[in-house]
Amino acid sequence: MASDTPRTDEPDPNAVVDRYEQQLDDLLAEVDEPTPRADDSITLELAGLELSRRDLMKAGGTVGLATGLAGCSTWVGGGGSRQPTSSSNDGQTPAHTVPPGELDEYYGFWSGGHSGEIRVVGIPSMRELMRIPVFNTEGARGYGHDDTTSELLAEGGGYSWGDNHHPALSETGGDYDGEYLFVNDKANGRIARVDLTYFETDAILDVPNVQAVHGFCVQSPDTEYLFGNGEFRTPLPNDGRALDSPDEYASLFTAVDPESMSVEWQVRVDGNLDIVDTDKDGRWAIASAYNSEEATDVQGMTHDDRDFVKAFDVPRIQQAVDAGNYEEINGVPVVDGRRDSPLNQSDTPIVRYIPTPKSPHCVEVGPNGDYAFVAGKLSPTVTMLDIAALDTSSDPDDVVAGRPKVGLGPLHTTFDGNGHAYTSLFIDSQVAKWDIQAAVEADTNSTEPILEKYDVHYNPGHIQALEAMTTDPAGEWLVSLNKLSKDRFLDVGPIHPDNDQLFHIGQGEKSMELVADHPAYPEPHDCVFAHRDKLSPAKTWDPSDYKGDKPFVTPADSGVERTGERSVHVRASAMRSEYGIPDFQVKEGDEVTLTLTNIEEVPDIIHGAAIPAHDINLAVAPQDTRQATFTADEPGVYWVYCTYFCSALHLEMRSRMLVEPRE
Ligand code: K7E
Ligand code: CUA
Repeated sequence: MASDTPRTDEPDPNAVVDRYEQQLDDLLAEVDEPTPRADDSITLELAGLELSRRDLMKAGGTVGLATGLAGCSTWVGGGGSRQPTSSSNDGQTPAHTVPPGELDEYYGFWSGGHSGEIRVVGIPSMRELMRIPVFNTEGARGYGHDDTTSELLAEGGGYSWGDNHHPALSETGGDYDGEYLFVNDKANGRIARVDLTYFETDAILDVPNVQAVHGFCVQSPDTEYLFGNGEFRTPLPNDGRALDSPDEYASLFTAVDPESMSVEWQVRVDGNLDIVDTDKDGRWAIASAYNSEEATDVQGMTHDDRDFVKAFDVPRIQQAVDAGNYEEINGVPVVDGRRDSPLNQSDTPIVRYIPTPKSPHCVEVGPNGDYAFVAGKLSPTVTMLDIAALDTSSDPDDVVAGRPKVGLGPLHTTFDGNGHAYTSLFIDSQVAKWDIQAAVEADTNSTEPILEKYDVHYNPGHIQALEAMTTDPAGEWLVSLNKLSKDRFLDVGPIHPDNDQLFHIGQGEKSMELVADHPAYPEPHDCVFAHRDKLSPAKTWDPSDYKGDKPFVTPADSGVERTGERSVHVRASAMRSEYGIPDFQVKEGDEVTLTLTNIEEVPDIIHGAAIPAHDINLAVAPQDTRQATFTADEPGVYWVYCTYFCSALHLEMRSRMLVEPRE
């Protein structure tokens, strides 16, 4: 973009800074009754404005609002010396450490952000137990190296990475059934499924017609659909038309069948879509949105005072699809859910547009399904929508059940099942605990419902309490997934880990206690927890569960078969501490298919197969078979070696590939 002549449409950096400052001033002005906290951080935040301004100036004036706001908190929180604003913990905090030889009580599934993986974390120890590659390739599990997983990644779009945001567990009857975990890839607009018998990704869907699937959830209570929100508006179809006509761009709400992992239908809306959650009855999916202006830059997207939460009436949309009331685009039935659509002109519109303070962030539906909690982000409030009222009205007077003032930068809300909500405050770097019923009874903008605030380090995004997304949350522990760790860990260079903080949340009104800081490789957004009794992972593979066309290779089956002029199939068993064939000979240029079965019946004895110079890496669990196809393109001797330390003779567990020159 280097140019001698200044671009005339370049925003004036000072004007941009002034605008952001004004927005922040407006926010702070709204905090006329400071919510209870033990320090003078409101004053500090005002002082922090100066730093925010300098940060913005330094960055050339075009950095985002959030960056500037985070700058405030940098200053406020500096030194990590802030104390909890409430020290009245009920003294009931149990140890979060799990002694050697004992097991955690809960599984936590963390999205891996731009690592593209899912991380399995034990709760309460916060120990990382395993990683499940999803949109990334991964050596330790041979994921993206064997034929099946390579094809999975190729057919799922062929991208080399993903940006995981929202892991969601399959539900039956409003509770986790332990079958599947689903997660979205914001970057490439994909949705993946992880089979929780094997803790392996088994399907990836590249969603058509959308860019950036951001909000994502499973439909409660029975996982009839998966719902994904297209965040970035684009022309529809995006084939070169309407390039610079943003008013013709579209965001789509997508419904996916969780069994076939195919798109059932999509709904086009006015504005965009951000985060989504469903009620507990299979009727409503409720999505936040922040760009009703349909703008393409930050000034435009934050221009208006209001945005519109969109409530999708799922059975009504299904009826419209069944009645053929859609346009097919790239093979998908797309239903028109814009305001002026004929489908929205009756008393029972397919999409309700509910005005909220501008640019809200998340929607989370509380455990009994009464309310959807819309965190204000640029408004210091959480808007509670009365889900039953959506049946007859979109009018805020009818559907807004409460709007407590929780603090600055509310992003996400979670629940303990004891009538409390917990909202993360990105700008304040706090978690606000509040009373749901009190918020219904209090006036709008009241701070009365706030029970407790607790500092986190720093700038939280999602927070999750145990099983908060079920109809019966377990409470007890809560994790605040903080974006910045700053001074909480040893320096590891300029890119810091995130900081996931574990809280015991007890039963009382003021009972939060911070018990652990936990560095997390960037950047988890969200996590979800399930009691260990709700999952039953396999200890070894069942060959009848193999995906694709794979044999079970015994030592007697091991050998080399020429399958064509330029192709061979090598079959080998693996057991401690030898492969079924000590060596095999192929010809230069042959396409080699190597099929390896681990015939061990003992859990935890993994065998691998790596072939130097051929990029081959199989990781084969007991009773599993993996296969890799490659070209032996250079004559020579190539050792095949086992990559998992499986026995005292592990290093000797080798075979040879002899590639003879072709005349
Ligand atoms: Cu708030 Cu993508 Cu869930 Cu991140 S989103 S924080
Ligand atoms: Cu088999 Cu090491």
